[in-house]
Amino acid sequence: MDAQILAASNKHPKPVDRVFQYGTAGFRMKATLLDSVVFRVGLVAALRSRKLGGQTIGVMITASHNPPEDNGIKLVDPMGEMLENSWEAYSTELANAKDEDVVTMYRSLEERLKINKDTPARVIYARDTRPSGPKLVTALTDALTAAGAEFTDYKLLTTPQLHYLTRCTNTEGTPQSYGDVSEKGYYEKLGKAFARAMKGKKTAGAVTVDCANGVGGPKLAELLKYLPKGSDGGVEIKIINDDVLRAENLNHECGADFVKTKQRAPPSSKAGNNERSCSLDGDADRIIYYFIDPDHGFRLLDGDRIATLAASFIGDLAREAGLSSELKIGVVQTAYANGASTKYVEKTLGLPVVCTPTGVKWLHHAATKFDVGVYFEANGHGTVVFSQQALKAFHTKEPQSPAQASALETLQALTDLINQTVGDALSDMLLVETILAHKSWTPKEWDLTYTDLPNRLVRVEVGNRNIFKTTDAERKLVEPQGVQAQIDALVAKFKDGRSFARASGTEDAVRVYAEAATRSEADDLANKVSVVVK
Ligand code: NG1
Ligand code: ZN
Repeated sequence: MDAQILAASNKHPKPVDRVFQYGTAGFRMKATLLDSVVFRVGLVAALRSRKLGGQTIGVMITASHNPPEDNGIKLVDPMGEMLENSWEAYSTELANAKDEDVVTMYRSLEERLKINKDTPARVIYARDTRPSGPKLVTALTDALTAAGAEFTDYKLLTTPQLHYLTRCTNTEGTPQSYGDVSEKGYYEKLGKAFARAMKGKKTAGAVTVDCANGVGGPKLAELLKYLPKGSDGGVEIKIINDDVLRAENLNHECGADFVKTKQRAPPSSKAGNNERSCSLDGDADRIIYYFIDPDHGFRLLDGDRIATLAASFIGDLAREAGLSSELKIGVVQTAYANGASTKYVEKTLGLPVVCTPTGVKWLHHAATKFDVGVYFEANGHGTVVFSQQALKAFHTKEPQSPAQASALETLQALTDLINQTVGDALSDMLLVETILAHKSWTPKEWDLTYTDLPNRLVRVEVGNRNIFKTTDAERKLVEPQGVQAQIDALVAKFKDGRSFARASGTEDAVRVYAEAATRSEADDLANKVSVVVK
């Protein structure tokens, strides 16, 4: 096998003088630089599967919200979770090995991790719509073949669909079965759960869905076929930005990241005043809602809003079902969550909030400590996870009244509707639509639940971002020494001021976030802190 790996590896040489790192979103960069990285990640996937006794590992080739010329790769663990932390480091090691050392390092990982060579290795993979995808898939399959792994190509999928399939594959035929092991199984599961959760209710008017000209477009069009129609209870969906043929349109002037960072609707949107709109990102794992308020203009309903909406709805259902004393419900956020949303969850909803470092793996992990853990990054990546105890309670509790029975049915439906593996824009959209239908809310009522504090996010180019070390869920700098004290002194001068700086995990820069009582003060604070870190 060594000779085979070496020969295959030689077809995918590493660019010299490049250092690669498995970051919060796997490896991500210009697609032209990725060939050797993808090959080596393929080797790691085979090792990981063997280490886990032949369980199936998922591989997703995508660069999410980044430009069309970028691409990336990440690994999915058997239950559909993000790759275990220590394996990020092994991936990084192998990605940076010299060409001639690849086989030795592969073997040394095998030895260090006590991996049995004879255990089967199984891998499934998919990609988004980027033109570089098929070529990178060749690098991946060259590695899988050389490493003697079995593999299945799911072609084009959203990232959350690949997570779903990974979990389904590993639980097939067990009591923990997560669904049929097929793309169709995904749509059927969501479609049925949505019909059960909606209970014949209808949302007012249509929702316009901007698909970022990415893989979410065709996949949403497919999902529509499985959703209840018209008077049976359902949702009217208008798809825009679903051009996947012209690659240059991907994430261009549209998509969740555009809307969140530019704080405006995509220019192609025709949605009128008070009409619900949402934007997915390029691989459909993030979603952002928004609408035009005739009095206040563009209004963003971001990940914090979705989290608070979900927490309030599920909290109410748990109370109605008589389960609120047995189940611990909580919300997990990062430091980027708007302070007003945190206050709303703690004070108005009366639920605990946990703050974790950036990166959904941290949020997901913290959310599993609750029976119902709602987690979202402000940028719209998140989901709700239910503990085994919660699932048991929803299915075994004897209802004492028709209202209790109804609440329990809705809770059961939500556990199928909400993707348990990872944030999923399509599933999250159906969740939001369900909640708005149940509450008979327009986006305006949703927007009125609390008022965001004005905030500013600034990207600061620095000489070396690695010198910035944080603590307290990235809210405080411990290094460079003295910088945090300067930030604290600045923050103290602003009413409702809060600010922090941290090195980005995905870009070569430091991000400064600031919020304060007014727009100009938030800008002022962000600028002053930027000067301090520069
Ligand atoms: P970095 O570059 O580490 O700030 C960004 C997002 C994260 C997360 C990752 C992965 C912000 C401020 N940061 O991380 O929330 O989504 O990308 O895509 O939005
Ligand atoms: Zn994404």
